[in-house]
Amino acid sequence: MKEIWPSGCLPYVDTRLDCTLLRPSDSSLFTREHFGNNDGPVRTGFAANWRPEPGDCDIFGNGVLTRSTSRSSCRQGLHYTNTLVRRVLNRRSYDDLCWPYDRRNSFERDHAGPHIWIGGHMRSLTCAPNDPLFWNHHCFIDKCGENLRDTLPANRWTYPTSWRVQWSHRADNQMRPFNMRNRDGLDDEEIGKEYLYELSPADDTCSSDTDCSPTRLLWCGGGRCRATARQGGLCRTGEHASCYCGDESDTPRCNGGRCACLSTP
Ligand SMILES: [Cu+2]
Repeated sequence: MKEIWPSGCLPYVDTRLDCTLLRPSDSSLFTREHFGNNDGPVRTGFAANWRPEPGDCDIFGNGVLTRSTSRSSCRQGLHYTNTLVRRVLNRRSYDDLCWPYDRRNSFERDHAGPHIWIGGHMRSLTCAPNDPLFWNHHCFIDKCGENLRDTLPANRWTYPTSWRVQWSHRADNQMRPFNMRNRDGLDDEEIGKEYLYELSPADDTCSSDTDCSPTRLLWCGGGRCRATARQGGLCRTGEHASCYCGDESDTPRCNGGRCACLSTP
């Protein structure tokens, strides 16, 4: 991406913030101003009507990027929580983070949660990158790894050499489709990595909504940043700031447990 857009950077999506919602699928991420709808073919937002690539990723037969976000609460375990993030930060090395080198690995398993939560293309191992959220979610996984790395001496951040590592993931095998070896992924110079991660609003305290987000995607409740819910989403009556309105001139309200946007005449 940096080859095409040198000054560009990707934001990460920290689902701990959505976890604070009564129903995380109501998150303001899924609005026309941001990632678009999450209840079938994506028809709004910047990814509206994106065509899945390659053609055999049209797995829903509707010709467009598709989501079917689970309406479960955070308790169903599909979102990151402080406990899961702490589990990463408690690892003692890159090897420890990756062991065992298969799907029983917790770093891998925890990361599957948001894939399943968002659903649709995101649930497909081979087609998930069609959803732009794939990249923002994976940025967060990368950030968790980097935050651990920052606490460790360099000799604890080396690629596993164990023969138990699956063949295609072995250190010296090609990182397909790139002209690199898998182990190069840990080498900042080799991959031209020159970025740092911002502190997550989920790890910070706040005293106002704008402390959390300039775009109203988040609000400040009880000194902590939380996601806002879109129009029609569930909310706690009276917590008006927890509701999101795409139109800035509208007033967000939470009455009767639902978010609404009152237009000001
Ligand atoms: Cu993934």
